[in-house]
Amino acid sequence: MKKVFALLLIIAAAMLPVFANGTAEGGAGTVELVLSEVHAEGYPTTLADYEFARLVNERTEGRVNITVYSGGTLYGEETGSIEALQVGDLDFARVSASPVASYVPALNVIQLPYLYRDADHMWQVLNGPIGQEMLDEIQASGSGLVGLCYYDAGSRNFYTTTPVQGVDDMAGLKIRLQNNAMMVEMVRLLGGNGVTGIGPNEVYSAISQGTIDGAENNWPTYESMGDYEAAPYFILDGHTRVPEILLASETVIDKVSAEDWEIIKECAKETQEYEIEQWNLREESSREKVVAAGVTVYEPTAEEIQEFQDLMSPLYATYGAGYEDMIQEIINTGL
Ligand code: BDP
Repeated sequence: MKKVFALLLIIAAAMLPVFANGTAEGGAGTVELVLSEVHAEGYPTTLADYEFARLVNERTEGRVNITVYSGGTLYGEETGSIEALQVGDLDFARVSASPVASYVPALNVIQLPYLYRDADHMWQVLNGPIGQEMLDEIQASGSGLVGLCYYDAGSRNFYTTTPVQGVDDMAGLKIRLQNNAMMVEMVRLLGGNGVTGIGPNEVYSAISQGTIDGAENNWPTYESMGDYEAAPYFILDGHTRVPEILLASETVIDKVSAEDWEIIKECAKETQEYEIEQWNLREESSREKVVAAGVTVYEPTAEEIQEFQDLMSPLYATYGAGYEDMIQEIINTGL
């Protein structure tokens, strides 16, 4: 009897690491993966990152564990995280589609200025065949990246240290932009000078130090990064709607089983709706917060917006070349 008990103990001890690792695969261990996020805790995309990590852990029954690093602690500039994904130094990054277009140029098509009438229009496109085609293009282009899903980031608007109430006021202004040549060209067409290489967490100090005269973003980033305190003039020109993208490094495919890779892709898609809900809440509360703090919001007239829009048509010719039919299809979506 004693012998049997001792034997059972030995077997139990041998099994221990298997259970401790939460894996049934002979103690091979949990696959530990890392996700980088530039936004702070509580920001809609950060909340979605955690939800993604939670779902993946639950559905893989602990075989895959994703640790989220928020606030740009790993990579403050999204270009840095994209390049880390490409060489397999990083597993996931939630980034804006804008810097990704430097590596996958086709992505510029879905972020051309004044492309979407509103958020609903954008979501009809992104959740339809064009959106999927563009996500697939990220991997197909040989970038070493995999596009998992899109998130909402509202519309982007200029904010400055001096009032801008129309295109003329943009003349000579140094505007911080994401790392994307099309966006630099956009500001040049408006008469300003685009400045890149400044991470979103550094915009506040760059404005405060006078290195730049302003930047452009959505309400939540403007509020969350504190930029509204340095550049209190916000013009609702809505020049772009740039979706966020949850990216994986292609090297993750070799780190997890085929089954778990499918689970990862499925979980990412499932978090989209959650992010949009969080987005809508935050867009409203951020706007209220900056307005209460005394920001001057200028709402351009339809004619003033038209002036911005007209100046951007060369971008359609340059960055939309070869995608004319797709652009037309996007414009017709929902009409
Ligand atoms: C924010 C995006 C973030 C970008 C940032 C930027 O959520 O991913 O990095 O803009 O302007 O809206 O760099």
